[in-house]
Amino acid sequence: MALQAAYSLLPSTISIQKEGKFNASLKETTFTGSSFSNHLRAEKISTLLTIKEQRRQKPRFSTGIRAQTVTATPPANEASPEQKKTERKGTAVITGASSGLGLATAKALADTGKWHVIMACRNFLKAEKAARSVGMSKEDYTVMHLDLASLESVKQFVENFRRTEQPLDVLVCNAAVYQPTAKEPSFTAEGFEISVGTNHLGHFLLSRLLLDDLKKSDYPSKRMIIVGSITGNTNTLAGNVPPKANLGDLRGLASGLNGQNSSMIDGGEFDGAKAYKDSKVCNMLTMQELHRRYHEETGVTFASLYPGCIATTGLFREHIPLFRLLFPPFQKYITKGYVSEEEAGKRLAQVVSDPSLGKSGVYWSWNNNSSSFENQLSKEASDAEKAKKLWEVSEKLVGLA
Ligand code: NDP
Ligand code: PMR
Repeated sequence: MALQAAYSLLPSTISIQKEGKFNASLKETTFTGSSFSNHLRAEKISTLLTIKEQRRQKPRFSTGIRAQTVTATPPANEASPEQKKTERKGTAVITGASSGLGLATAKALADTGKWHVIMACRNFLKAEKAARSVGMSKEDYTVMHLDLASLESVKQFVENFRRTEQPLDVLVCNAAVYQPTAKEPSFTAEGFEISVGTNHLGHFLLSRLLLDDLKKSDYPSKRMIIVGSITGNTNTLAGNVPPKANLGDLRGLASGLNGQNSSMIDGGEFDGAKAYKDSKVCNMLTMQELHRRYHEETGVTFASLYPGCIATTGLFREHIPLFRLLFPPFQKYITKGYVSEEEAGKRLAQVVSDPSLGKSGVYWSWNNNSSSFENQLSKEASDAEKAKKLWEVSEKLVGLA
């Protein structure tokens, strides 16, 4: 019944996809074993690091056994460099932390007592109220103004952040807009279609500028995370619900995405839902291109994720009321893809700080028992040529080239 109603919300062009696609989508929620092997890998690495560290310590006693005892509990004034590094709180910038996933992640990180969160938000008062409403303590967060729909605002944010002289240890590009019912495109301050302009171009500039700050961090694990989604991946059932993501040859983006030629990346007719899904493909391609260009040189971990279907967030605020009513039960009881904001926040917080999720270039997902695994991106969302082209065109649009 709910399914029927949800189907009825779709455009008449919808064709429900084949078995094969459904199986592919199950990958998102089925245990693949890779998270288990990740844990093993991480454990192995941390054991190796401990052994290496122990070897570095000067042996004080002639027997290996005694030396090991000393290493296990170093005197307070002889902490290892790693221990010294982790003494301070980490600083994480989260865009769009005034609601939904961003807020839940900020809260999850603050609750550990190990993170200070910079909530980078377009609505200062809303963010401040949101932080208080979830019980975050004053000393665990700072709200700073950032409007991703304005490149000037992005630059201003970076300047303001630098003025605080805080280190940057993790950047989370989370904010997004979704305009499924818009008949006409709307535009950012610089005149880009708003979904791609905000979700991709605003974050593209922000991440490029803040990469320098991340490089300077002495935190043991520096990370940059760009939130992706299942709906941008056409190797899943969700990604095959029309309109499907498709960047084509990027001709619309290359011609400015300003509505004069086209406001869609592929140069086609405006479609708000497609523009959002295209923007998520851009987010996932950008993460991989950052990984290819900068991971080795900087040691920064680049990652993306699909946190699950958080059907209750403000993302659907512009959808029709019937959709907002039926979408949560549809996801809870039919697709079983639903996750609460709290659970999704914990997942993203893992990508921020869990040592076992430290691998770079990965698109993380979780199965139904909430264990993480490295997921496969669709053909388009993992196309290295397209990622390079997207990078070059985006650089021009945001004024970096
Ligand atoms: P919300 O609408 O709750 O959160 C989006 C956040 O982005 C809000 O804080 C919003 O600010 C902010 N934002 C929007 N435009 C701008 C802008 N121009 N400048 C700065 N901030 C802006 O949605 P979600 O929490 O669901 O979305 C968070 C992320 O999760 C997105 O990247 C989305 O694509 C992704 N995602 C969501 C899924 C879901 O099922 N909900 C599934 C998969 C991925 P304000 O509060 O002022 O409106
Ligand atoms: Mg989907 C396993 C099946 C699955 C999952 C995990 C999602 C997630 N969706 C699934 C299936 C279906 N959806 C099916 C079979 C339909 C047809 C009835 C369907 C429809 C649908 C609509 C109309 N779904 C949607 C919409 C939206 O407007 C949402 C969207 O595309 O936002 C961009 C959406 C979503 N479905 C999801 C997720 C996670 C979303 C939203 C958010 C996102 O990608 O950020």
